[in-house]
Amino acid sequence: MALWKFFTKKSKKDDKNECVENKEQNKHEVEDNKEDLIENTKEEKTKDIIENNNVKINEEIGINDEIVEEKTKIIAESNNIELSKESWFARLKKGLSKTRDSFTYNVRKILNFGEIDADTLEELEELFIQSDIGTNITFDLIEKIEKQSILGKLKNSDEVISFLKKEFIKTLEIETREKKSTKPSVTLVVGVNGVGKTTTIGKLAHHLKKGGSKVMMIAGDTFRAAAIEQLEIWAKRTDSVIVKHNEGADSASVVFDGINSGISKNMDFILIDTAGRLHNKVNLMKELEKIKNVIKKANDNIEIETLLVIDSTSGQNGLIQARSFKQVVDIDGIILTKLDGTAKGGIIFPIVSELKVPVVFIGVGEGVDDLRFFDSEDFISALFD
Ligand SMILES: Nc1nc2c(ncn2[C@@H]2O[C@H](COP(=O)(O)OP(=O)(O)OP(=O)(O)O)[C@@H](O)[C@H]2O)c(=O)[nH]1
Ligand SMILES: [Mg+2]
Repeated sequence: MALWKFFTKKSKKDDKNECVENKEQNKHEVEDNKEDLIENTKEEKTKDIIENNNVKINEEIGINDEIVEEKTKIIAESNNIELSKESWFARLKKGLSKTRDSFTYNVRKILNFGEIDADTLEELEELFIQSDIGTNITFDLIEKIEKQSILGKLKNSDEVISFLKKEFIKTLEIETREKKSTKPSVTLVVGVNGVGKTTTIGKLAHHLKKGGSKVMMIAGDTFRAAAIEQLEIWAKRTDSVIVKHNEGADSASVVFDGINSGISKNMDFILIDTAGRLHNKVNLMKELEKIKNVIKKANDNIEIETLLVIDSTSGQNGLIQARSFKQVVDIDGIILTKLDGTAKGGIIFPIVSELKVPVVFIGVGEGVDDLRFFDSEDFISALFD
């Protein structure tokens, strides 16, 4: 079964429930600590009053909301509760704010002047191209908007926006390939250097471990000692098992050892980090082929899932990388990272549309929880609403 199937889609409702649960939990904690809280608050308030000397000392001691909030925070912290845990949707919105500000804001601005005429269409076309949506999708959208507006079906900005939302969702919805479930599930994480492969493996491991799975990481990037160390840090942080060789070792042989060890240790998931430095296509192809062959040699039944990591801040370059990798390796899914750091999140559309490979995860920050299963409706909603 595909790795991402283990990442249950979080609906906005689940998200809301989680926040409500958090709130409830905090309320209970506050309730339990109420007496202390009131006592401490009174004490503090009294001190404040005496110190500032600007309120009469014999005035009734009221409990001010800010102080209660502050105290609640301290109690929550000491009890390890995430008090103001933002919902995933809120974080997704925040992560996409740069793209939203540059794209959605301007779409609305262009459309705000009423009629959808030739000038409006030209401005929209320019904006789409600038936002890295790609010429094919742009021309197709502009043509559709023009036709629909002539037919009187798109009369104002709200109608155009809701039309765009539907079209974008359609573009992003690509069938994922169903793979047979194998134990261990083996995922090969590929991509050029610096895109976020190692960090993403850490985030994936964190999530899988939270779900109670046994996770192993294999340090297949043997080019630099630092790369191995970085993965080790993630293994420690997520309490995952790591298999590594020394710097400069043959990465296929690390993978071979790792897979054998993973099978004997009864691992649920094996995540393989690979080097991003193989600029030469022939070398890259040979290396990845070799890795796949040794996995099959260790156990012929294992289905390998290959996930390509793309840094969304690299804009058009991301698309070029995706094309190159697609030529040398069968990609099952794309992980788009650093969506929080770019105004060019539009690159997601041509990548999915051209490669016909689904985005399965997105990264919107450097924290362990900043990687989520990709849901096109949530994504578009975070971008437009
Ligand atoms: N803002 C942000 N930063 C990210 C995200 N994902 C990864 N990064 C950062 O990107 C940098 C590179 O990440 P790595 O995981 O080392 O990338 P890599 O692909 O393993 O790089 P090489 O091993 O050099 O090929 C690190 O500083 C990460 O913290 C993300 O979703 N958002
Ligand atoms: Mg790395």
